[in-house]
Amino acid sequence: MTGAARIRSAEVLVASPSRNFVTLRITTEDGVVGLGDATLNGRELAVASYLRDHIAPLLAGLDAHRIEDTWQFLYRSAYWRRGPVTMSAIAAVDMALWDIKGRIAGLPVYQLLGGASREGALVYAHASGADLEDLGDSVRARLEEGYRAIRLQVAVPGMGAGYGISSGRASGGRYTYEPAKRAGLRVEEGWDTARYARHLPGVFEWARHEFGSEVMLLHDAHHRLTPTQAARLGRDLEPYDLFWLEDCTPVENPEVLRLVRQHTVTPIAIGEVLNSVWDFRTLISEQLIDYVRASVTHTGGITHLRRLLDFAAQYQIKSGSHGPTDISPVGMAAALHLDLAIHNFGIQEYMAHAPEVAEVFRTSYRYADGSMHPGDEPGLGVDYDDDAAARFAYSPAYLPAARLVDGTMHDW
Ligand code: GCO
Ligand code: MG
Repeated sequence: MTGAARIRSAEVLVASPSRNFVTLRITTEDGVVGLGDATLNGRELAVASYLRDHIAPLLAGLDAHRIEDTWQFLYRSAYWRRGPVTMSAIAAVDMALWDIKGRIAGLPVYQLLGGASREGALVYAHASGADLEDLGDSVRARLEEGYRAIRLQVAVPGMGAGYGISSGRASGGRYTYEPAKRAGLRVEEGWDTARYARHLPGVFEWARHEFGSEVMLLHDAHHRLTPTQAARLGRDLEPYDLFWLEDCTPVENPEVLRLVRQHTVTPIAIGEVLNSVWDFRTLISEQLIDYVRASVTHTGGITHLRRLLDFAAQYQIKSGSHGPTDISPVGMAAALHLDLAIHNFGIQEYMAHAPEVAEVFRTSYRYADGSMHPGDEPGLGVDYDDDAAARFAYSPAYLPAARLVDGTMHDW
């Protein structure tokens, strides 16, 4: 029987190799190190403080092997429950403890979760454009890289760049889209839902004509529609066979999805801003969604996301983990281990990080032919380089807000 692995220290590491990341490093008395991702885009230091000031002092002396018990302790003893800051902090501890357990066992985390259910995790890439020509170049670049599933976002004529549009021409080189801006504190984007909803079906009609029926196409509406607008858009998109329509309405009121469901069979993905199984209760038990967008990083870690996805599995609802660049390589590795192990895996979002990120985080996950594998290193398979991190100091960056043409503040 394995003895206890007492926790010696928990350090919070904040670094900014091209963008900000918060990483938790837990070290046992035997010197085994585990890493957890605690990055909450635009609000990074709130989680760093929660971990440094409130969680790290509680961890010293605990047995790192007791993952479930530690999760329940941190969740219940805080008294004030849920929310992105708390659940990201707990997630980081959870990931680090799974990492430690894997390193001690000499096994990759997916083996501890029950072993591989598939050879690799299907991933979707991003493509976007200022117009259809630009979008076409972006899609062709992703197809050349071997992706079989691609998210399409395009600027609406007369409305500026808008959500999800890469600033550079996206053909050739790494695809980049980073919504959090260092430009200033209050960045705003203009928005007109009616224009957008009129424009989008034609974009997908064009895409099917241009790229055929085989490629899986996705789209993110980013919380901006009313229930009736969403129902209608889902219906208008049906001929183009989307893999999913994401975040069609704001998520605070899940019951509105009932109306959307009554009018369209376009698959619905929701949940990147939710962070617990309780937030998904109505969405899952009433089968109002097809894919859970929650991430390991913001949803209480591997332990809690697995619980949520096991619940979803009873309703034929699949995973579709959030994976833009604000999920650190540690969070991405944790997601991939879970993707490989669970039965109801759907798809994984993937956007490669900037080259500087690889100087700080050494990863063992790999991409080939539209799929990813977490690798077979013990634990999560990610190492952190403090010297490299010291070259990239934290620098505040904030997500934008959206404003309607008449000046009204809207959901971004
Ligand atoms: C996605 C998301 C992201 C978010 C980002 C905010 O589907 O990938 O919507 O692009 O906007 O995570 O920090
Ligand atoms: Mg999204």
